[in-house]
Amino acid sequence: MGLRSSKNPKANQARILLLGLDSAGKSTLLYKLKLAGPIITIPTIGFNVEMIELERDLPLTVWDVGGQEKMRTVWGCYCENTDGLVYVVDSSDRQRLEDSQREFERILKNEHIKNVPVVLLANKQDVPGALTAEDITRMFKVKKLCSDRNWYVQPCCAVTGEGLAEGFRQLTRFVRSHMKSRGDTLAFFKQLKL
Ligand SMILES: Nc1nc2c(ncn2[C@@H]2O[C@H](COP(=O)(O)OP(=O)(O)OP(=O)(O)O)[C@@H](O)[C@H]2O)c(=O)[nH]1
Ligand SMILES: [Mg+2]
Repeated sequence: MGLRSSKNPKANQARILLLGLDSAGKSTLLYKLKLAGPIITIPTIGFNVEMIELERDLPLTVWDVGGQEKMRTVWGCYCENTDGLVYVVDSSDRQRLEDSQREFERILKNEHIKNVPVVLLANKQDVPGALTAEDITRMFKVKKLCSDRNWYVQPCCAVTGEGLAEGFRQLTRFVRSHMKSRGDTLAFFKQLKL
């Protein structure tokens, strides 16, 4: 990815990739964060992109890519230049947890998002019988798969908005330190060349 200097207008922006199986609640949570009111979504064919400004010093450009089976094959095309990954899980959909875990494991192998911080959103906590964030952490093998990066698992409900701001604030903290350490590394190598 390109060097972001303070003269670069994109220096204080982060690109966030929002993934998860179809119906996990990605578009619902994106527009809940953006618009606050009640949201009615239709399945995303392609992607939605919105700017979310939770912290004024680091606005997030969030790419919400459709999660249907055909769309999952192109998730990798959206990984370049990504500063943070939010992976959304329908915690009440026990039948598809394995599918979701498999897709999570697969996308983490993409070289463009190596070391990029991850927040897993354990969504639909309002549904009776939904798995907890601890269950999701264990079943998704997050500790093992994300041992090379910062990660966090946040329980949430996209319909009410509960937990969303917390999850994205945590992500922003991770992304800030990731961008800083990457900038420090680039500056170090630049200095070596002089
Ligand atoms: N009960 C409940 N329903 C939710 C929640 N979040 C989303 N939904 C519902 O789940 C359905 C799918 O939500 P979407 O946001 O469209 O799902 P998506 O992940 O964007 O799906 P694709 O665009 O197909 O990838 C909608 O009917 C939402 O209202 C939640 O936290 N609780
Ligand atoms: Mg959608």
